[in-house]
Amino acid sequence: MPSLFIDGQWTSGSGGSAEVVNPFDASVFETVDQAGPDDVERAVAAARAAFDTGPWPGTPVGERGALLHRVADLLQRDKEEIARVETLDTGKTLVESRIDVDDVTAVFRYYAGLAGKDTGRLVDTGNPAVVSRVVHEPVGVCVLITPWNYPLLQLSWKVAPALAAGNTVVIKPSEVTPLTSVLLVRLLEEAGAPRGVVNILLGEGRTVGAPLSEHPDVDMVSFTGGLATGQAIMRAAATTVKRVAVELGGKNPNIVFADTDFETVVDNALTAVFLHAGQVCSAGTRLIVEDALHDDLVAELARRADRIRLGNGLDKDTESGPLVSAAQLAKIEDFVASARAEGARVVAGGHRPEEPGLRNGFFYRPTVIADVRRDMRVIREETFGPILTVERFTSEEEAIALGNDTEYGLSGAVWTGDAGRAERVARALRHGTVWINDFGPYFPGAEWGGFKRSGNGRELGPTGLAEYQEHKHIWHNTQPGPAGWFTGGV
Ligand code: TXE
Repeated sequence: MPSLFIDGQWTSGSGGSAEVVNPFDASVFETVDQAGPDDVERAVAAARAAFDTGPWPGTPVGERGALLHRVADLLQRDKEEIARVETLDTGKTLVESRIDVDDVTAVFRYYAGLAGKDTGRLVDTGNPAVVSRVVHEPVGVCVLITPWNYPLLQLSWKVAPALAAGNTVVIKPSEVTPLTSVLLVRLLEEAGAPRGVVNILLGEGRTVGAPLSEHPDVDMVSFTGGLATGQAIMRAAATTVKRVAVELGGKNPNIVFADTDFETVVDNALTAVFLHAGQVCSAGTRLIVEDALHDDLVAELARRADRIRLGNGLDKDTESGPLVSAAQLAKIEDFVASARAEGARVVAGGHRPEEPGLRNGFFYRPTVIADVRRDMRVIREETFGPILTVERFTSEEEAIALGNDTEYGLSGAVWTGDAGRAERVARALRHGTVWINDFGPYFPGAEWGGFKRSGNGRELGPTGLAEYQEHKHIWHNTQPGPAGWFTGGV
């Protein structure tokens, strides 16, 4: 079946084909079509026409919500198949992929509900003759560019609010993991999305993402991915003053005070960083530990990290899968080499696994690195892999300073039994999400996004819908008459 969906038709496109690789063993398990320049033009034109002259932007919000509910039902109907494909494509465990499908379903249901409640507002002008209202209208044609770590989840955070708000979309998933995005578009089609409202183009960032970001008929680009790509998209969008929302990763502190239960800390520190082999924008990569706990914690983390079972994401005994690609593996090897060269101490992992069954895949052992300095590359840059670094502090002030000593600001956590201290640290951290005595949960009703170079918009929650809306003020003077300013000529 063709992989591109343009103007309500599945089509092969003119950009040739590309192989999709299973990161578990580097085998090719699917071939997909690629978009050419004319496909980019056709997809934007279809989305433009569907927005300018089609029924979708004017469809009552309740009906738009009903379509999103149907998609949620279909996601649950096809949950096992979607989860299996996500695991083959990304390498993550099937358990994680199933959780992703449930989370995606919840996001569709959340925006289905919010669509019906989003009414704009009346503003009291103090003049009974004037009705002043702020109404919410869709932005227009939205390009949604997504990464490879949570292909389906990241797409749902964009496509569900974009459609709820009445926009039309062109989706550009990562070339590394395109398959579940195609499956989602099939479900949107089955749920009854009108022609041209949803389009999907597969292909590389350079050949498909970049022309979409520059296109004069596109009103908005929403992007999740790496910092350098986000900066390129912002520059490209500047020419036509498009709205841009970017989520660009993190270097997330996980701060632990010594009054926290030891087993709770160990267990959660490992989960925070090694889920999905650390390829999570909010991963707790920087563990920042109070002195008294430091040495015991490093020893125990190393012991437990060495026992994490790597394997095929489809096997139920597997605790962690491979990295997504050879390029990502090479990047991680380079980070560990640089940490060693700069004098850090690798206390667990630091190499590829030795098991023959894992040799062909993009595996790397969960790695714990101690004795780090703040100027090391491994501390400063987003690693996006199974690397946990451990820093130490003596005072609350120092913990906060370390937590904020990064150009990123996506997420962070503080662990302590002292509620007052927990609140002080949570408020002082310059990160978009802060967990107290937890790490990782997110929730469709609460905003997600970054401070500083982690990004400039919010996904999820009511603000995640507002990103895809224009807020228009309508001033209605019900008793018009002369204004009386220029009366000299009367
Ligand atoms: O992402 P890219 P890459 C980080 C992580 C990772 C690094 C690079 O540190 O190691 O980014 O990963 C499309 N115009 N994150 O290179 O390039 C591309 O096709 C328009 C953080 O794989 O940012 C894909 O669809 N689009 C992260 C998407 O951008 C372009 C998740 C993301 O790819 C483009 C993933 C261009 N010029 C990686 N170039 C997170 N924040 O969750 C590429 N793309």
